[in-house]
Amino acid sequence: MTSTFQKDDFAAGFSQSGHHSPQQPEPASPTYAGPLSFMRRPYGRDLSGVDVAVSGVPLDLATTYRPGARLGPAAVRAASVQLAELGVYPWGIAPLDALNVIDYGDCWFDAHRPWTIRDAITAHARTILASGAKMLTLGGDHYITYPLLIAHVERFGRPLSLIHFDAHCDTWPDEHADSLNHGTMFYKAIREGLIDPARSVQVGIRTWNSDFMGVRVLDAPWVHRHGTAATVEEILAVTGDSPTYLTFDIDCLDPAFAPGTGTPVSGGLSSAQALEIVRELDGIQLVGADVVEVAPSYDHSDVTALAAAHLAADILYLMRHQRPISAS
Ligand SMILES: [Mn+2]
Repeated sequence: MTSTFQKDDFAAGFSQSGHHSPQQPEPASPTYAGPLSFMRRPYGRDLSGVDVAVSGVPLDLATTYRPGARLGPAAVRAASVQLAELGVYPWGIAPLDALNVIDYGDCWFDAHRPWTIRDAITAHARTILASGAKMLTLGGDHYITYPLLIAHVERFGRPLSLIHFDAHCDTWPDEHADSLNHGTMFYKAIREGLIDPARSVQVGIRTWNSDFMGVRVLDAPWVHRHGTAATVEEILAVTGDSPTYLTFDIDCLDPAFAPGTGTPVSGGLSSAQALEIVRELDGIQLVGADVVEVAPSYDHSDVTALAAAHLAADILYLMRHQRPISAS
């Protein structure tokens, strides 16, 4: 079974963004109504000429504590809609006029045959990446980053740098190649040479692991002590200009700012700190990104989904003027 999205399903009914654009015919939908695609981008599966395909991977079978991230993509999309209404703060530009972005819908996998899920997600990513489009993926629990990395490494060469925002390092040992575990996928990714630990950095960590596998860790107390400017400086020093994948687990934020997630940990970053850091990463060679672990059932007033939508939007804008990265 595949998605039933068709290219033109929604094309006639709404403006791509809430604000009026000469390219987009009226009528626009009101901010509070209409199709809830990411940032009001058109739903579709035609990848020709697309710069970035936003898609969801609604998986939560790999969680260790509270499930519910399968509903994350829908919540982040809904929260993103109001961000499309006005010009983009603080960029002072209209990045979505220069960047052809579609909402590709969600990855389909068979939740009742869990051993097929990793390959289904990898295949979903391969299809998008083969077109030349980049991916911005909405989770889903954090396990999804593992099959996404497999496809990105196939496309861009190995190993990639990883910028990883999280309360958890997700490098806990796991010798089961086929396990569905959202706490061990970077252990596998490093062991399999998908990411280079010496060129990778984790931000916001506040859980214990006796071995971080050579990844530079800027834990949450470090960020609080040194501030966002020093954090950005360290991230850029680690990744340099190497092809980089950015993964943002929303539980990097303190539960005060992101209660709607499966494994919250106190002492995290504020949404303001996180946005400030992400917006300063403009120089990185970003080959792909995801925002994961939004579990709306534990959310209040959509605060977590809104933070995730803001972060996803700003990560999307980081992709707007990347120089081409040749495939391997
Ligand atoms: Mn986490």
